[in-house]
Amino acid sequence: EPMIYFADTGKVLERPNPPKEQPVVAVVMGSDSDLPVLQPGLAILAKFSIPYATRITSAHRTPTWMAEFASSAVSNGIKCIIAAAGGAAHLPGMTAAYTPLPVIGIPVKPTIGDGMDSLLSICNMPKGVPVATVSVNNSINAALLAARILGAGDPVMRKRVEQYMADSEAEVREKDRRLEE
Ligand code: RP5
Repeated sequence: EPMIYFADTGKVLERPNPPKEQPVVAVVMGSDSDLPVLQPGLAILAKFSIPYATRITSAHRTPTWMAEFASSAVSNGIKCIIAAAGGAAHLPGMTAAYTPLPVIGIPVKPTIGDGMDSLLSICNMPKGVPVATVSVNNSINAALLAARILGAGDPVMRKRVEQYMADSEAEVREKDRRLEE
């Protein structure tokens, strides 16, 4: 399904490249209100042809379901989890507590404040339970980090990361060249 419909809010949002293959990245968010922040990251996963699954599950509102999701991620073929939450952002850390998989946390800017609370909630994990934390609302870097994690053991994925880096460099050089015109 190319679109995701939320019956409670009536919102319809685009899901880029709906996955048909077995998902290897799970993108989990605490609320449907986090989804707009995740869209650029989902576009990156699609660009890298990484099959992904999306899920709304909350550390606070659906704790049992969240635990079930995280505990079964390995047996469901997931290799890496991206978890986004805002405010008292416990979802990435609690996900990491239930799975041995790498977890990348995205702090979402809440309606109140600048997102520092989300950032610190996610990166300030106790020793032994790591969450790789990107900057506030930076779903692009979360997706790129997932591609690099997968690419560590997959030469095809690594090539895509290298191509992305080369394209980025070419883009900056082109912008610089235009400055002189
Ligand atoms: C967190 O609370 C969610 O991740 C979201 O960022 C924030 C607000 O959620 P809603 O009140 O918009 O559902 O759990």
